[in-house]
Amino acid sequence: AQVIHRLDYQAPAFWIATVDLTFDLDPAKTLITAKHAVKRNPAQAHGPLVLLGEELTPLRVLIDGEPVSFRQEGHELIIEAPDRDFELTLRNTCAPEKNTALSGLYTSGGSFFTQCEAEGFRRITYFLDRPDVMAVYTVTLRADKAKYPILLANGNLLEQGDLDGGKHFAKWHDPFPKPSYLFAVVAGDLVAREQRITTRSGKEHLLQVFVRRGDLDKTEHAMNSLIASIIWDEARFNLPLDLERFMVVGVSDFNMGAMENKGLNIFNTSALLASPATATDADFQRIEAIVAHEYFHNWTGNRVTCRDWFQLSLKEGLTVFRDREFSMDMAGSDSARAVQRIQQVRNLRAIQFPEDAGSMAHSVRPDSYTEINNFYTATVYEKGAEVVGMYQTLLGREGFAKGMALYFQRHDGQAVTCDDFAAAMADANPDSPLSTRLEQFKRWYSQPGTPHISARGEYDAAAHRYTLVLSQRNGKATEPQLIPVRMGLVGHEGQALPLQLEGDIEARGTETVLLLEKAEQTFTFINVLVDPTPSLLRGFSAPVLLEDGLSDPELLTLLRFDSDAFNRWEASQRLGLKRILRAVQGGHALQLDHAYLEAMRAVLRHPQLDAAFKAEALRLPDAAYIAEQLEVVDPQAIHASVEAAWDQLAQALRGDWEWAFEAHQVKGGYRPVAEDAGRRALANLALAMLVRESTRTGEPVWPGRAYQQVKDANNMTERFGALAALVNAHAGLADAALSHFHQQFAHEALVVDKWFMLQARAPERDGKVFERAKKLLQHPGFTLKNPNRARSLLVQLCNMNPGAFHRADAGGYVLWAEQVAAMDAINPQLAARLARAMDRWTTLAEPYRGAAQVALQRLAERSSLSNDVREIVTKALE
Ligand code: HT7
Ligand code: ZN
Repeated sequence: AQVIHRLDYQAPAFWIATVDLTFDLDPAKTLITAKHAVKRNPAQAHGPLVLLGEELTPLRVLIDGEPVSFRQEGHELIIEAPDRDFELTLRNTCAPEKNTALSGLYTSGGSFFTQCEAEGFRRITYFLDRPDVMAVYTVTLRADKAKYPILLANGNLLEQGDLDGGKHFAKWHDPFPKPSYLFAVVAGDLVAREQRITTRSGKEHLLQVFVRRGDLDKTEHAMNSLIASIIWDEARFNLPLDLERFMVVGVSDFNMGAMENKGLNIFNTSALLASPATATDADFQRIEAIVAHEYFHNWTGNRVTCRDWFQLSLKEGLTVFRDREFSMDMAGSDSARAVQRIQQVRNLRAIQFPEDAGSMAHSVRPDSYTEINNFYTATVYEKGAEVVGMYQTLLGREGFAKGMALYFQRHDGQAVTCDDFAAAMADANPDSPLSTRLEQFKRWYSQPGTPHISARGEYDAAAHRYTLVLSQRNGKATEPQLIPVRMGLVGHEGQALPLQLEGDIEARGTETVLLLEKAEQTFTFINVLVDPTPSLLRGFSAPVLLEDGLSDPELLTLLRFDSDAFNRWEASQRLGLKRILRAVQGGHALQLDHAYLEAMRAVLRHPQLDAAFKAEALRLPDAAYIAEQLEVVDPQAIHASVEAAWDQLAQALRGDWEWAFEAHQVKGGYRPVAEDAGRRALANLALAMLVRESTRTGEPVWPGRAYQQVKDANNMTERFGALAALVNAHAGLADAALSHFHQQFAHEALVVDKWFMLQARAPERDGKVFERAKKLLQHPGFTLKNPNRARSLLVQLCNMNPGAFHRADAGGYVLWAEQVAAMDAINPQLAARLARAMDRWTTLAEPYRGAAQVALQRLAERSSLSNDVREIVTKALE
């Protein structure tokens, strides 16, 4: 397979100004007729027109109405083209019902859908399928009217009507030039929730959410989220909805969360459908964020798009940043905002940090790829969003908004690069610290790896000086990065100390942003009257690993007093992490000490802290993040320590958990609002602890209550919380609860996904979780063809459950290799995600390391692997 390099970019040899497509839709063989207005790019050399196509049957090629000869070489269709503008007519067929890869035109549940990002359009028709070729599209859909009453494409509906033979048609026109990856069509028997809105400018718009019959009652939350997103983007960034009609469609077979096709967003049903009976608080929250994300792409991605796929983070990092800001604004209180940030960072550390240290490590703007689908990664999305967040930290909210305005002023309607975004930010803020350090800041785009920051402070009581030495190193990069360190100094009694750096005329208040730009830098604070505890990297102001050597008393001071809620949480995590690492590294059983347990009790009982914050602070660090602190990783030792810590927290705080459970019951009907969700999160955690402790002691009351809650709860958050408490504790009633739950929701695919997921993700005990997951592969409800179902079982087991996956008998690796190969024959993109379970195999202790290598080698030896999986496996073995 060919490796594509960023620096090899060349503008296309031809431009396509307009595209006119006609689809005669048939699941077995769809006929596509395309007419393109083509012109040579004068800047490029003469030569044939080379279009890309995959899995297509070409029927004919005409130039200005005359048949011309063409040849096919691999995925290329090579056409001798004249040295003038011309009209190209193409005819080809494709086979949607055979398309299990879910890229291009495919069928799902008897309807037609498309997925064109990144390179799916070439699986529909031959094209210059690259994001810098932007055209105006007109699309006619023809299909059987009874089977496919709804016919949708991007833009505005021009006309529709009946045709002979029970068929009908619809003609759509999208006035905005767009790259082919934003093209979409949908045809099927769907119903819509509709809402007309008037935006600030006084313009009227029609919003529609299309789903299968029977799912309409689960679309209200998505519609509300869409309306909130429209209002927010106008208010915060002055970015209006530019279309008369904005459509959203749900599909149950989909490779990712959703897709931002212009005016016709297509969603995985898991990212769209919610009712209190079937969706948890986390689902409601995720749907709001993804609906917003896709809507925000309308400007950041669609109006201004990427020149080439190496620039993917230009739209994805920026749009994740925007959906995060939206979610924080929607959450309301400062505490709820902090909880959002905590969840973002937890996710970054558990997924992106390992990625950045493993075999698939790449910079936010990668330098090369074989298969672009493998680069829709946590680094491009989440680390990319952190990079955008650092612009805002350096420029302030207003400065950032100015940068955004300049970016759109310069680039609306263009396909551009991350450099263009950086330049707009700096040029709009000429007096900012960014503009003089832009080249250094841009190392965040080019250098992979997580910088490690080390911090050492020294207090000179006589001189009232506090000296802070910060240094940075990054094992994957050579040049120091520009790292904004938001910080404060906290006194013993919790007072926020005034900050005056040597050279400052007066104090800067009690919080500042230090710019770490060299390998090592010293910051001297003067007029510091008491020995302070440094609170560094507040709000997680940069995506780094911080090693500040704080003692337990210092961490306890921050946990009690820090004015920054994020760093209070961070202190709780560090206290837990230290203890787990000590046990793992020392090779001994974990024993939590009195001071730690009392600190956790104080958090739980705290009269002012919000429930959602408490639930986050009482959660132990994720195994993946713990593993990142170690050079040699024994997954079973980590698992044993984490389980022991949970057991001891359950036992020592038993009375407090009982109080927490009772005190945080939410009365009244279900509302997916942050305050109620926080109470439910804490009550669920308390119930999990109580069931765990009761299962250990053999006492029946709490498992009985949980079982009752599985049966009686009036919402999925509480029902699933109780089910998870039983399953995760391996309680005697778990099996009965699982079958009751399955029976009740057998016809709700998204709920059955949760049922699989819970069993695959449960903490391992004596190999039972692994054995159960293996058995579930034979369950009649399991299939590799539906990505949600396949992910629920296999990705949860192999990528998210190290305690069950890494087995001394190598059973996990054998199953992984078999399933990656089986999945690869159906859906390479999905298989490549599963393949990434081995990204960090080189850090494993024996016998895991040797066995993992054998499994990887066996998989690599298969001749039939897709490019997608081959790239992952090859990089793992490099
Ligand atoms: N921009 C969208 C990416 C996407 C995608 C990429 C590869 C294969 C399938 C896909 N479906 C959606 C999603 C987003 O970031 O909004
Ligand atoms: Zn996106």
